[in-house]
Amino acid sequence: MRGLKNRVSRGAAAVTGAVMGALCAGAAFAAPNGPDGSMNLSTPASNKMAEIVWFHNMLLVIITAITLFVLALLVYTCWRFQAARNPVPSKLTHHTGLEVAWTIIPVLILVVIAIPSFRILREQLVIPPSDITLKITGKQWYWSWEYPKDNGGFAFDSLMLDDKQRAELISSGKAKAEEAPRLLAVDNEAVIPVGKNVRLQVTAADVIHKFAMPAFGLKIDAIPGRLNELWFRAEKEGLYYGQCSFICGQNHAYMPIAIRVVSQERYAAWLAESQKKFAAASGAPTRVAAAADQ
Ligand SMILES: [Cu+2]
Repeated sequence: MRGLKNRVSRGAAAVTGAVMGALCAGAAFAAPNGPDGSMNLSTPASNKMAEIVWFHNMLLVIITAITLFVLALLVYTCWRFQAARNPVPSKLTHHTGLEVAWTIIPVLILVVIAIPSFRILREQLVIPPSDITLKITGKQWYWSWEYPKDNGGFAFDSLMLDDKQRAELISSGKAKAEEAPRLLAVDNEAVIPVGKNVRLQVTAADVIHKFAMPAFGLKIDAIPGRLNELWFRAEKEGLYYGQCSFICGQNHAYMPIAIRVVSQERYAAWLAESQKKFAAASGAPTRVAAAADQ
């Protein structure tokens, strides 16, 4: 019996060790998430994403505790109620106190999870007064950005750079290699100012696409004939990448999204410069690069 006891406790220790090892490995790889990605969520760059990451981490603690508790119960049950230890089987079928407890406690855990969950959902859905409104249209296979009249009044297309264009960009010194990652770098980045509420109106012109920017906690369908709205406030300057997240056709993997977050002054300068660059008499988006045919 002692041998079995030792074996069971050794087995439990091995399983616990494996679970903790996996968790620690996750933590060890949780480096700041650049475009190359890592094992954890993107490093938050918006108020919303910070809350999503916090919620995710909180859930991870609860899930881990529940899993370890159930594992301990299983191990204990296998040992305590094995046939060898119970020559006369128990006739117990009900335990009211236990049944009430295993109903109430999970309900309380769900309530604890639901309160922050609904709060975060509500914050995402209720759009506050916004400083800037941008319209984004998903197309096969690139994104078009429209800056309204009170914010530049121009539109442009944002296409992925192919390998040759990337190499030219890097060798010209206009961008560092890590700033122009393969399959993510685009010809025309969208630029927004830091610390401002940005409202995005997302639609599509041909098939259903999906606008996704992990660092800002954004993901919304781009559907032809429908205008979906979402908002965010970028808290950190930098260059952020996202991708279309709905299989939308042959070049679905080649329509990245790039947003550069800059100071208010640099934003104003970019607006003035872009007004000239993208000026189009008809107001129609100007194609400044050929479609990236893969
Ligand atoms: Cu798409």
